[in-house]
Amino acid sequence: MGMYDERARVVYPEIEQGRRVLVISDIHANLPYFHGLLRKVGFCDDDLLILNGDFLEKGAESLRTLREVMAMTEKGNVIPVMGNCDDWAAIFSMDTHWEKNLQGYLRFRKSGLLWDMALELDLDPLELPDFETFKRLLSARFAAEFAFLDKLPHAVRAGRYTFAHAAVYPDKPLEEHRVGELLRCDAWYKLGYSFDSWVVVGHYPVMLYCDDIVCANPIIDRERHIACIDGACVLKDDGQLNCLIIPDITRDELSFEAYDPFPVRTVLNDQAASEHSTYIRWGDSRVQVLKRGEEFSRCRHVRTGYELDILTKYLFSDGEFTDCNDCTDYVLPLKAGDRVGVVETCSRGYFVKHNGVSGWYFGALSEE
Ligand SMILES: [Mn+2]
Repeated sequence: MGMYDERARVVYPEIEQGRRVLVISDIHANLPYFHGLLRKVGFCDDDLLILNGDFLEKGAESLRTLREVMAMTEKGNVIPVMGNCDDWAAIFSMDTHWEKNLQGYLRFRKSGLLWDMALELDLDPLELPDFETFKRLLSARFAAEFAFLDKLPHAVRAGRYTFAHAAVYPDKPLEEHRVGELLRCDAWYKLGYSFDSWVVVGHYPVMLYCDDIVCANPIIDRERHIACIDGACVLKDDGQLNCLIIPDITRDELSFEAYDPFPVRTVLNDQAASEHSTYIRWGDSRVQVLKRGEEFSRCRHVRTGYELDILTKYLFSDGEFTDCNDCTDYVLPLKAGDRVGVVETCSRGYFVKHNGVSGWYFGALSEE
């Protein structure tokens, strides 16, 4: 795709001092999380909401999410930014060689914008007509949607803040970035850059920066002036959708709110944190099953040799190798009275979230 080599489109909105700015990224077509988060932060017409890319794909409702973002943008207090999952307007410049990629993608995901559009066209997404015909049908029916996506900015700068989906580089002016530089960089925060004013990015789930615990809260680095806000909504079972809250665009004050749907209960017993723990994540999840049990299986993480119990339902195998869903054996430090979100209920206890951190709790919980 040529678009990623092109010069980035940057917008510089005028934002009044003292107007609350909210930043959400990586909604990934998850409308219940999006609505839940907007309710939780009390989003209203006086706020300015910046959607920092990847509002589409992976989740269940891409087309509905897109139309909702379009309607909100029309109202004037939402600024959407393009993410690497929102670049579907480029499909019209793709040649037929791309047809196979598209079919593979639809078969793999069984969701996404083109999947939803095919269904609305009464087509079977797994049995699309030839690529040129499909593109003709799309452009006829969804002209407004593609025009909107085509015009999305790749970065926003206002006051003390710059917003881009994945990355910004300090060694060149923002306007001189290529689209691909802003939209595609995994683990950009690890590259160690620092800035005089704030850079806010999404794209890379923040818990992937952790080694031994799982924390979905935004990283707010006040020394390097970087905020990473992707809480892995849709991507991780215990993920959350984060909202960065900027009370005044000219000042360095920042806070956040997060939404996840887990039922909240009260901890009834104190519990100390485990002395050591690990976080096994996608891409590095190969395990050897030492003892398979019905509910839990004793496993050894192949790369590190670390042994832990993993929920047996988290294990999946292609016959030769076994991998596991993202998991941790971290035991959370908790005090009676703490409120936790319950992700899993098991015979030996609960897998819960406390202030954005996931881990085990082996005591009792309140009924409500
Ligand atoms: Mn992304």
